[in-house]
Amino acid sequence: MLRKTTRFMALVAAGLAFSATALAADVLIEAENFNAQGGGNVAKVTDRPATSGGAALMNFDNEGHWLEWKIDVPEDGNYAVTLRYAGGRKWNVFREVQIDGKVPNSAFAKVTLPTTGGFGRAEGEWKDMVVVGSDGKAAMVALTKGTHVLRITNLGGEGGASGSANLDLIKLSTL
Ligand SMILES: [Ca+2]
Repeated sequence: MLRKTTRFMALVAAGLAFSATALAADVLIEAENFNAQGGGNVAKVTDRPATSGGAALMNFDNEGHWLEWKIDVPEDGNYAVTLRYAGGRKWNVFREVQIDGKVPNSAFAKVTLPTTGGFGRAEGEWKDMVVVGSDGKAAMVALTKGTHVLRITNLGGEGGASGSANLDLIKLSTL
């Protein structure tokens, strides 16, 4: 369901003392490993280049269509949320992000996904986009160690147009 990457910094002093400190743990959530959905039916695609885990989701098109993932947070902390997606519409499309049934803060109420130039048939069409607040900095979500539910809801596209964007990966990272 997810992979964890833990980075360690080792300090060796005078050849005698040694300490290792875990600095951060990223949580990688493969979109295709969702646990539930409503308001539509996504399709798993495995023919797109440069996808994490070799797969992504398409048909995440309609306003109101939501997907949920159970996530295992390794440690208490403030996490930034990065979405890896490919969007071929010429207009912005929007997503709401909830954790445990709530929008964590205003940055997650309406996340803008600009076009990436295509739906991921070319490697460069997949983009990693961190959710930012009105100050342009990464918006952080406070999470406790343990299991949580992350939900992404399609809010459609600009001017009521299609909200299509293919989703590959969600990353939680302590910065
Ligand atoms: Ca993936």
